[in-house]
Amino acid sequence: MQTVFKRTPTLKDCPTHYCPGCGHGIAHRLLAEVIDELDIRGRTIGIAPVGCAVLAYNYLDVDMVEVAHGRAPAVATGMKRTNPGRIIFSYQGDGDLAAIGTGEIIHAAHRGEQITVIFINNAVFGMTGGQMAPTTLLGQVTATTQKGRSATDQGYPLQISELLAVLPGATYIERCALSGPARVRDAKKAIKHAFQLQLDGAEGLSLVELLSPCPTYWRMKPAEAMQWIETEMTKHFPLGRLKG
Ligand SMILES: Cc1ncc(C[n+]2csc(CCOP(=O)(O)OP(=O)(O)O)c2C)c(N)n1
Ligand code: SF4
Ligand SMILES: [Mg+2]
Repeated sequence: MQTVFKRTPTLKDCPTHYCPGCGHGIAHRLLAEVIDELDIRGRTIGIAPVGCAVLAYNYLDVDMVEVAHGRAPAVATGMKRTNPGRIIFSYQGDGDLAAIGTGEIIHAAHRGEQITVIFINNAVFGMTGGQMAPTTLLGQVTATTQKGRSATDQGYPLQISELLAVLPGATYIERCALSGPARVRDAKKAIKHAFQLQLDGAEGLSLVELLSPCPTYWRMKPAEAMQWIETEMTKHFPLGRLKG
């Protein structure tokens, strides 16, 4: 029998711990493919988050470190400055990057740190039980917004990519989605571009935001979650290149 599709070498052969339809697995595969296509496996160091992707190091066959929630851009800063020849990336959820670590990402971008950030926006704190995140949409029901998020009580969804794009130290910011084959192909191109910039020694921080399904805490079937990204999430988080 002829093999027509196989696992890219950087993606380890381990059983998934993600829920059916979760976007983290897609994001991991894209990262692994990009690392292999750029042939940078031996010189890449990743930072795993403390959300549902806490076990990212089980999936990706590159050196990885685990850091406290939100602190990844600070640790990445130290890693890149002491190892300028390495390719450093952080992988962070919206609770991680847009709530707990808002200060870290803003200052790392403002300083123009030469790191690549993969920002998984699934509009909830997934790992801890589906609580509201800064990126939760207005009206969205979560464990902590039982009547739906209200602007009066909980504020508006935070557009972190737009916020970072105004900083001179941010070189490249793009928002993509994991909501279908064409979108996934675009996301891979964006991730590859972000890594390529660091590989080429371009100054500044690059960030790719991925709108990513969490069917479990959106209380949807996987296909509905993909559709919800297209019809609802992209209204507030428009796709495309914001900078660079
Ligand atoms: C400093 C700190 N505060 C809180 C927690 C608890 N905690 C672990 S995962 C998580 C939420 C994760 O949400 P997100 O980053 O969006 O990742 P997701 O699970 O949605 O992919 C929280 C609050 C922690 N580990 N460290
Ligand atoms: S809770 Fe959501 S983010 Fe976490 S593994 Fe399940 S689908 Fe993915
Ligand atoms: Mg999240």
